[in-house]
Amino acid sequence: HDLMAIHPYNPLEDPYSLYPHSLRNIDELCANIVRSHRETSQYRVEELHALRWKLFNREEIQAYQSKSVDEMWQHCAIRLTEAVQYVVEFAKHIPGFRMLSQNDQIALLKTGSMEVVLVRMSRFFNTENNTVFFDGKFAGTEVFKSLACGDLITAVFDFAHGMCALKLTEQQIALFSALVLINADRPCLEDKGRVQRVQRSVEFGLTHILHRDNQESLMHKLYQRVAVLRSLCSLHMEKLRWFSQRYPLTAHSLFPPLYKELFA
Ligand code: MHQ
Repeated sequence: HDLMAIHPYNPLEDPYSLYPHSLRNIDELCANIVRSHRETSQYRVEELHALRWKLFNREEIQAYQSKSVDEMWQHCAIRLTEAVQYVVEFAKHIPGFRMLSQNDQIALLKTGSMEVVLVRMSRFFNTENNTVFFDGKFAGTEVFKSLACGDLITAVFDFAHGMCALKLTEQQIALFSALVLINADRPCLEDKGRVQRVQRSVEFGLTHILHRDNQESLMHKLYQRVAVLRSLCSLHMEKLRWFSQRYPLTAHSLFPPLYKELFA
């Protein structure tokens, strides 16, 4: 490998760098991120694969559809918050993350945790029938009808479909998730330089495994997905503001504290 050719940044010029200085360190960085992903991913791909034809039946779909708007929002906010909690665990074990200030850790999670949940959703997605593993079975968009935000649901399902088309390995998903989270361009960072150094090490790790897998062309496609993630999250925020205005009591008293802390 000619590492400098893969990535022009020279760590030796940066005395404070967390940048891996040898191939062994890069392998170690990747292994740590992959392990953290595996340990916080709720279900293994093989388990999800085995369950992929376990669909909600007509009565069950009917039951979701007859929930009130606020009831279904509360239900989804709880599911989403559970998924976010696993992402927080994942973040804590990304090398360098815990060396950031408390403020910067929170700032990164506030903007990035929802994005990582959406990246992870592709593992929970069955492209053959456009369903996602939710509440123990696979659910199509119709299950989410009573949320009254069909455009968000359609956009989220389209995104999952597009991610699946890339056919990423678990290792690639792990490194990409870390890169989505560790982003020095997020607002409200105290020590942007330090976040940038962690970001560069993760970028380097992703470049390394794509090179190893002979799939360097994926890098460009992954950066394109990042732009879509941004728009999905602002759509989620927009829907949340709409919901909170119409159902202030539910949003205030019945949403999980972590959901409010991150998104409100
Ligand atoms: C995760 C497991 C998981 C859990 C929850 C209106 C609102 C609050 C959200 C799943 C948008 C509705 C989410 C529940 C909908 C798009 C949300 C609600 C991977 C992701 C996954 C499957 C979430 C995917 C997005 C869902 C379905 O580890």
